[in-house]
Amino acid sequence: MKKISIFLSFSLLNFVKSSGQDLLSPRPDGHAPIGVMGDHTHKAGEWMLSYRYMFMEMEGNRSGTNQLTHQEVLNQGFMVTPTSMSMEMHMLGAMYAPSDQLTLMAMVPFTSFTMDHLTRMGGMFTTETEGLGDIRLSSLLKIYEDDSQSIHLNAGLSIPTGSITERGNTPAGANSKLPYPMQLGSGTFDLLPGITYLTQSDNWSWGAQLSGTIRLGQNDEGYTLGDRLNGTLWAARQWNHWLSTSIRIKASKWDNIDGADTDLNPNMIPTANTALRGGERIDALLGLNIVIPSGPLAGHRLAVEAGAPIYQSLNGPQLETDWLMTIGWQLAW
Ligand SMILES: [Cu+2]
Repeated sequence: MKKISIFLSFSLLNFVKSSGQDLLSPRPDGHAPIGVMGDHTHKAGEWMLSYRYMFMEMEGNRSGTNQLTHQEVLNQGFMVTPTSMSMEMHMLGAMYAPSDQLTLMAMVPFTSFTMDHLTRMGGMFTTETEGLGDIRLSSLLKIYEDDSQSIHLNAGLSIPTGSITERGNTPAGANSKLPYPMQLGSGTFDLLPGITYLTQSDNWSWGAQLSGTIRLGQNDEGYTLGDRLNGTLWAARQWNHWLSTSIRIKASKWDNIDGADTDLNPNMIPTANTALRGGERIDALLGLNIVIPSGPLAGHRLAVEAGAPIYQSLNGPQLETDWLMTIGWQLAW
């Protein structure tokens, strides 16, 4: 009798353990939509490498929820208005789990920004910057897990490896300091706290993540980027053992800049004005996750997610977001 009960509790333990592992299994929706960072943890001893390509297109200006013509921006007294901006990012990621409870993560971004402008005189010009962004180091700490749900805390630090002294040729002068959104980093150490909830049933999975960016101190150019708060909610359906699709809502809110870079003239162009940087936005996104089922690349994950804002209110004039996309590759072993 004692033997049986030991056997039973062992099997039960194994069952709980193995179904717990299933939550982050090779299921295609075992990872969140690729636009979500720090969404999953790993089992003790596991490694993962990832690559993401992210693209965001912004065109036209907005103040509050109202769209502004270029002329309306210039009529507010600025010499120049930005007309569009594209942001590209290549992000390399690595994850390692020293234990089932703790996963470590590092992310290294390479960014490039292009901004087009219109001057009062009717001239047009473009500025470009590119290079290493701010490297992020995170710990993901699992605080709850049962056979269908898990919760982990995200504790990250952003290291100011991205340049905040990027320069370019503008009508204001050759090789002049470029405005805030063209800089590659924050210039400050930033805390990245968060909490992530995951749950799944036979063919569906859901997740939610609340995360923030808290800037510490002031950077060498004399300013602090605004803090940021993100909340996201997604649902995914697995169609077979290698394909899932997802829908996601992401809400973000970010503050204006504190302090100022004295090299920038806030009356020249809205992007140099620290009071015209904050805003809030809600994006709706559709995604696809694939786990390659067989062949030499079996187990490699490919994913894409793209979407557009369904609401945005900006301290403007400020460029509005039109659409965004993330394509990714992941491999765990
Ligand atoms: Cu991973």
